[in-house]
Amino acid sequence: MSKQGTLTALLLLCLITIVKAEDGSQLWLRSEMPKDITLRIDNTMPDDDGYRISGNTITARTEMGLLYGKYALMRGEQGESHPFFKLRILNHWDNLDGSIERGYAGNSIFWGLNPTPKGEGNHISPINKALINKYAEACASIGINGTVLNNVNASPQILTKPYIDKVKEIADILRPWGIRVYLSVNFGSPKALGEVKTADPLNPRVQRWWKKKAKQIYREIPDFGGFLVKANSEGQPGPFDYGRSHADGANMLADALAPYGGIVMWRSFVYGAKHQGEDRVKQAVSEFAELDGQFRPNVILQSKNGPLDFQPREPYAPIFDHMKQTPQMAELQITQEYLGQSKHLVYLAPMWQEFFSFVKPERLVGIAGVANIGLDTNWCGHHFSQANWYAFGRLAWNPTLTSEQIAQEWINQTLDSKINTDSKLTSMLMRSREACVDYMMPLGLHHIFKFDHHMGPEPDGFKADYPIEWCPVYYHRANKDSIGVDRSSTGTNATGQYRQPYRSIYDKPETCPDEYLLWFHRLPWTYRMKSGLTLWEELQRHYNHGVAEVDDFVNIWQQAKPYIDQQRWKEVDSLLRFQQQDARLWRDTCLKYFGEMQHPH
Ligand code: GCV
Repeated sequence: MSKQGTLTALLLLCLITIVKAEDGSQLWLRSEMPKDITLRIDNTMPDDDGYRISGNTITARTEMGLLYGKYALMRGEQGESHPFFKLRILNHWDNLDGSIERGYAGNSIFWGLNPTPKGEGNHISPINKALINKYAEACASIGINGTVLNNVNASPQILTKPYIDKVKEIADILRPWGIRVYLSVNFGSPKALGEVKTADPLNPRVQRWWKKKAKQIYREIPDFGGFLVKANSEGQPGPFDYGRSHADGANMLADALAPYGGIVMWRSFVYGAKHQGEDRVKQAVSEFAELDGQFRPNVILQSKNGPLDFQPREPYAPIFDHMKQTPQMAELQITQEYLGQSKHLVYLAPMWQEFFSFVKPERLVGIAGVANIGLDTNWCGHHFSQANWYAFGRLAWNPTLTSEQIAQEWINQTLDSKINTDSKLTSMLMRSREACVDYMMPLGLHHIFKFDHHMGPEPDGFKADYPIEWCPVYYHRANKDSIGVDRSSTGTNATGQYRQPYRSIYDKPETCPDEYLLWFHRLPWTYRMKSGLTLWEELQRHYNHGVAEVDDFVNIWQQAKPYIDQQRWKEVDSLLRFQQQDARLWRDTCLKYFGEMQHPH
């Protein structure tokens, strides 16, 4: 080991020990460190932050590799490991007033406003250094190396000096943990801040404004990661406002960041703008496919795993098949907006692995996870929602890990090891996502949630003054004879956007897997399923099965009682009982509605 390597390693160990002083008891981080660790820097190892563990010796090429190796050793790993994705990024949908869009674990750990003493306005709340340090350690322990600090529905204020100063403070805390900061930016910022009359990306004044802004940011934060942008989507400004394309908009920002090595993550989550009226699930491909090849090299297209919006189950988003020359990232949602929020126990790793079975990780340069973290003492609202934060990081490091292995790791590190000797908790986690699909929206049903907050069922939802794409009836189209949306080649032809063999498989009800049936097809209630049951009978079977699964989760948790502190046990127990009631509500509401639909008075 070189002299420099020895010094670095010593410094790192000190850092780890000091930071450990903060309370992490609610997280998977163990407080005890293995004794007599030897750290070695080896410049011949591959040029990334990987590590090699042999006994209690950790070898890595970089300091970060040593740090990652330390947590791996604590998980009991041996052997060599390297990060799969270069970009392993959390997306916080945190607003500057401290609220979090689709956040279910309290307010933001980064932002907030405090009233001034004389009540004449608000100050930006001071940073809670200890808390952000603990967050950083938790992220680093699972390999997360970037974080977007604010909501994609971005306030232009984030680019003003007081906020850039705060971002610098946060970046300084996160840096030793290998985490770079990124910001969501509002495309209309130069205009909204009143500094230029337009935000047209081809206007030289606008271009200069962004260049100056990038310079200002990099002066404070030399390793700043870049921008995340939601443009011309759900009311956000964008290049269309000036008759320009997504490529014009993204490239203008990319040019401003390029001298410093920054990137632009441009989202493909768009609907209701250029292709208004088209089947919503088709609109990303319609807007972006023709632009492939027109983006600067430092632009990455970031797309949600499914073509709609983080539903309990969606087919993969076909945009991933279309962009051949543009680097792509997948956006996964850790916060359970449509999966019972922080009130239902739903372990998401199986859902993400399902996505990776269609979109090979090799085709992506990174993954982003919409965070579920807030000020709640247990960080995520539900103790078991932490497992989703954990699983996101572990899959970002190694997408070939099994969901089961990740679940077991998380349980072992977070709870008493005796609690899972019969693997019942692992089985509960592994079954929980399918249970959720069953009691909410089986057989390819989607988006039949209550308006706006997306918690609970509203299959009859319709509001004339809302865009039709927000109304549940648009997504199931049930009447007395049939249910589902015809997205086959005889309908909206969404199937035509898929690569083969999926295009053909999804196009015919006989070959379409049951789990996507009503997503792609409109079928009579009497349609004979592969099981031999009618569609209506099969739908009832799934809803009942989902409810029975949650009943079993309540029993499994009952058996775990002797092995866990009373407070945590009770909190989880009461949430599971809520979930039990909610699963029944979903089943009863949907079956009543669809049942009556078939027998109109
Ligand atoms: C941040 C859905 C959510 C919105 C979210 C949006 C997006 O529409 O309900 O809260 O906005 O997706 O991902 O941009």
